[in-house]
Order: sequence, then structure tokens, then C-alpha cells
Amino acid sequence: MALNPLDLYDVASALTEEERMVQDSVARLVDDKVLPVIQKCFEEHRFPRDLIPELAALGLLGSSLKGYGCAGLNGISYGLICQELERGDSGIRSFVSVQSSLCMYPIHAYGSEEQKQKYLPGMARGELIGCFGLTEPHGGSDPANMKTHAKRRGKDWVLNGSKMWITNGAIADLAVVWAMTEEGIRGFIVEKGTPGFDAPEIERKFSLRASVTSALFFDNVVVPEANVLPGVAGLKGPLSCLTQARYGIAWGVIGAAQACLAQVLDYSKTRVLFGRPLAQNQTIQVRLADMARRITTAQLLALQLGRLKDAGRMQPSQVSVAKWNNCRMALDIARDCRDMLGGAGISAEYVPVRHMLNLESVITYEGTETIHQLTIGRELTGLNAF
Ligand code: TGC
Ligand code: FAD
Repeated sequence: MALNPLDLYDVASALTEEERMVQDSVARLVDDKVLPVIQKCFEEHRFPRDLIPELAALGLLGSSLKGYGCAGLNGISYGLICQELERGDSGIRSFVSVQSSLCMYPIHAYGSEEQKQKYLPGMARGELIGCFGLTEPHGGSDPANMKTHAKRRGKDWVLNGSKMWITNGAIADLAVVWAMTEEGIRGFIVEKGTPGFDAPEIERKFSLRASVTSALFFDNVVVPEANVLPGVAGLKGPLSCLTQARYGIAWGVIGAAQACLAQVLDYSKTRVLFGRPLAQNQTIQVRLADMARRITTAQLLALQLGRLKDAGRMQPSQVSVAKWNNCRMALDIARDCRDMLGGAGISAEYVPVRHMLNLESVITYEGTETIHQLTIGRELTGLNAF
């Protein structure tokens, strides 16, 4: 029996029935609702907001959280959700990553009961949109050097500073913002419309054009004590959220790579050059084989990482291995697929160039490749090279 070129090791057979059902239902959503509109959204620099209710209806927002209207799925299912969404576009997966792992997760993990009741059910229904403000303009790789700060004033806090490159910012109803205080870094829930808070969109991106990216500005923004996350202080608060989101990205980018390989496989079999299909050339087959090998490796890495996550044993440096390997794999494949399409590869008719441009962001955000390499280096040697 011929192997599935997008799943050479039959990873599908290692999934439970529930995991397969989740994957299939998200795949249908992507085929029916994302793929028909996404290229136009990308060209128009527009996030397809009307998809939000569809994502919510399938339980994809905060899908691995328990209670508060969330689906309570396992880590593998969350990974498969990201994989299918990113087969459509990294911008759609980004929206779900930020809503779920970066905004709902910290409220769920570190919020008060009132905060959970107030925000999580609405966020799961897609009625409230969240964003996550960690990166600052002077250097995102080193969030410990944070300039945004909050000072106590009576029962309130006063927030000043700015954040940069914030996914969902301009469409968000609430922002989880990390700021320096006398007690170290704390998390603040800042609601849209709070005086002194502004979230302008960053225009003219060449990447993630179907995703909203914004700056956040805080000019003497008064935040009540009730909006401070009580359960965490220090850098481990935001970094623990990043661990969740990076896990999803490690799965997500597999979908982008699969979309590129699927299209270039078809193309290379029908494109006839020098009297034979492009796919009948040795160098083309070597390149295709290399893509399938790298996708297979990435799938197995993600699957084992998911098993570790579901067993409660996943370590941040293990996530770094997968985020680094899988983003690099997907970006290299998208670039190579773009090349194998020749001139057609720069056309919006084909998906690789869009995925390639998106993946330039994905390999940068949630920790650049270098940050993940140095994290693994520190794990191996016990020496901090940051
Ligand atoms: P370091 O001393 O290593 O750690 C400080 C404290 O945090 C703990 N910790 C972690 N906890 C949970 N998960 C992790 N991944 C953790 N990494 C570290 C650590 O144990 C320590 O705890 P404690 O109790 O001892 O205080 O901190 P460092 O200053 O040396 O920094 C390390 C470094 C460079 C790895 C970190 O700063 C880093 O990861 N930098 C990259 C920043 C980054 O990834 N930013 C992403 C912003 S969000 C984003 O990009 C969203 S895009 C979303 C989308 O659209 O999909
Ligand atoms: P810098 O930190 O200035 O890094 C510049 C270069 O220096 C990189 O190549 C880096 O690898 C390298 N470098 C850094 N340190 C070292 C070192 N010690 N040794 C060697 N090289 C080093 N942030 C959020 O908080 N929330 C979001 O929702 C969010 N969404 C994003 C969406 C998009 C589309 C993008 C592009 C970014 C987003 N980010 C978000 C920000 C993202 O996390 C940062 O861009 C990323 O962490 C890198 O920070 P920086 O851009 O400031 O680059």
C-alpha cells in the first residue's frame, strides 16, 4: 500500500479516536472556511474576524483548559488543532495560540476566581478577545530588562510604558500585560477603553498579513488591584505561558510545511520540462524526499513532546528543541517549495510564498532560533550564555 506522503510514519495511527476526531473536524473547518478566503485576506492585510465564532463553536479557544466553558482537551489534541489551523495560515493559528495559551492560560493558571469567571467563558465563546504584552521595543529576547512598570497608588496600580509586536492587540478586549513592580514582574489585565491605554495596529507587514499585530501604549493607566494576577510574580509567569504557546507552534508549523509539500508534489508531477515530469529528476526527488524526512522527524518530535506534556513531564528546554527544529524545518521547506515552483512560486496562486513569509515571523516570535539554541546549550552545559 502506498504511504501517505504527508504522514510517512503513520502518526495518525498513534492517535486516539478522540484526537483523530478533533483533527478531522478542524481540518474540515480549514478546508471549508479558511482556505477559500485566506489568500485574499493576506493580500488585503486583513484578519478574517468572521472566523472567530466558527473557531469558538468547535471549542478551539482555550481548548486544553478545564472548566469555564473550555473543552478540556489533552495536549496532543491542542497540537493537532494548531497543525490543522496552520495548514491554512500561520495567522489563524497565531490568533488561537494567543487567545488560548497566552491570554486564557495565565488567567486560568494565575487568576483569581473572579477573574476566571469574568473573562474565561466569554473568551472561550470568542466574545472577548485577548492579547499578551511582553515584548518591548528595545529588545524582545531579553524580557527581564523590562521598562514597562507599575506603581501602587492606594488600592490601584498605575501603569506606564509600551509593548511592541503584539498579536491581536488592536482587536483585543483585554490585554494580559507584564510590567515591572517593586515586587518583580507582575501580570495585569488591562481592558480595552481604559483611559491612557492605546493599541494601534502595525501596518505594512510582509509577514502574517492575515493577523493583527499592534503596539501597546500605557500612559498613566490606572488598573485596579482586582485586575492583577494574584498567582504569580517574576519572569516565570510570562515564560510559563510561552512554554504553552511554543508547544503549539512546534505542532502548527508542521501543517504549513505539509501544505507546501502537498502543492509542490502535485506541481512537480504535472510540470513537464526536458520531455519528462519535473518529479522524474533525481535532484527534485532528493529535495522532495528531504522534505518528507524532515516533516516525519518533526511529527515524531511533536508527538513525543505531546506525550510528555500529557504525562505532566514536559520541560521548557524540550519545547525549545521542537520549536527550533520544527520552525526551521517548515521555513526551509516553504523556501524550497517556492523555488521548485519557479516563477509561479512568487504568485498568490500557490501557497508556499505565503507560508514562507509567515514563517519568517514564526521562527522569530516566541523566542528566536538563537534563544532556543542557547536554552538547550544552557541545559546541556549548566552554563548561561545569554
Ligand atoms: P531565567 O533566569 O532563565 O528564568 C527566569 C525564571 O523563569 C523560569 N523559566 C521558565 N518557567 C517556565 N517556562 C519557561 N520556558 C521558563 N524559562 C525560564 C526560570 O526557572 C526562572 O524561575 P525562578 O523561579 O528561578 O525565578 O531568565 P532569563 O532572563 O535568563 O531569560 C531566559 C530566556 C532568554 C530564555 C528568556 O528571557 C526568553 O525566553 N526570551 C525570549 C522571549 C520570548 O520568547 N518572547 C516571546 C514574546 S510572546 C510572543 O512572541 C507571542 S507570538 C504569538 C503568536 O502570534 O503566535
Ligand atoms: P531582538 O531581541 O532585538 O533580537 C534581534 C536578534 O538578536 C535576533 O536574531 C536574536 O536571535 C539575536 N539575539 C538576541 N539575543 C542574543 C544573544 N544573547 N546572542 C546572540 N544573538 C542574540 N511579543 C509579545 O509579547 N506578544 C505577542 O503577541 C507577539 N506577537 C508577535 C507577532 C509578530 C508578527 C512578531 C514578528 C513578533 C511578535 N512578538 C510578540 C514579539 C516577538 O516575541 C519578538 O519579536 C521576539 O521575541 C524577538 O524580539 P525582538 O524582535 O526585539 O528581537
